[in-house]
Amino acid sequence: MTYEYIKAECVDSIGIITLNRPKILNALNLQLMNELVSELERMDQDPAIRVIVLTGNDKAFAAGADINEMAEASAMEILKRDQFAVWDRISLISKPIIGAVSGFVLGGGCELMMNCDMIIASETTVIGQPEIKLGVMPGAGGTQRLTRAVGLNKAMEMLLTGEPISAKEALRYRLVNLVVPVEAYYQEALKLAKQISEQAPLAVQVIKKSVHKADNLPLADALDYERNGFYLLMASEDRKEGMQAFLEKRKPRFSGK
Ligand code: CO8
Repeated sequence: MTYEYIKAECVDSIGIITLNRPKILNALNLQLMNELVSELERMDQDPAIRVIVLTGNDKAFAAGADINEMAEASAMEILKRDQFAVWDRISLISKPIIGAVSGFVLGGGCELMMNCDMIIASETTVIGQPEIKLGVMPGAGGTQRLTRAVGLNKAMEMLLTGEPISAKEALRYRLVNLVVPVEAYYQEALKLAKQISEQAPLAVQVIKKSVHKADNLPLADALDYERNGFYLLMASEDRKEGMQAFLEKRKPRFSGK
């Protein structure tokens, strides 16, 4: 598949997607989002890929929605675009997505980052939801996912001032998993991806889905979901292999069955 605004490759069972509009700081236009989500779905179906890394460049993961596409549009045009439908499909991706972010992570860029399951950030990362400065508000989950991640008070401050926070502060608020020097964030993300790609693929996917239930379901229902996932995985070939390998004191060879 050839794309204009993203690059996609597969290295050792890791699917890597790079946002590629560097001249305007990877601003997310409609075409980029369509390309990105199509490729995420393709990688999700590709048995050779076990984990996905989503990245931009050192200067910008993404500086938000493409303001050029919104500046002249009427409310009715925006409504008819239904541009958030494509965003909803990201939460259906069953393989883990690791965000490797650096530089500007703003507006839609922050919302995209929060759609990742784990995030490795460079020390030069700045993260924010500046929509209020444009007289609007987030539309792709910013008020909800940010609040769930950093808590009500900090989310309110970030959303109402539009001021970004540093990577260090983001780590303190548990918005990202790890902060490393800019030279290292991409490699760290690949390292994490490699480690996860060596686990049993079915277990990885069921755990991902189960963890996300913590955000969406009451505890009793989420625990029920977890238990059913546990029973389901007991029927997999990989749990036989995993337990057998433990008993035989060797490394398991997981097949994804
Ligand atoms: N959209 C379009 N172009 C952009 C954007 C953007 N979001 N951000 C930067 N650019 C362009 C600039 O216009 C500039 O283009 P040119 O060279 O042609 O003039 C180029 O990128 C480089 O930018 P700057 O010269 O401004 O670089 P600086 O280093 O001086 O500043 C900033 C970097 C601080 C990131 C600055 O560019 C900025 O404030 N950008 C806008 C950030 C912003 O407001 N983002 C929120 C957008 S609204 C949004 O995301 C709503 C989400 C709704 C859902 C998402 C649906 C997709």
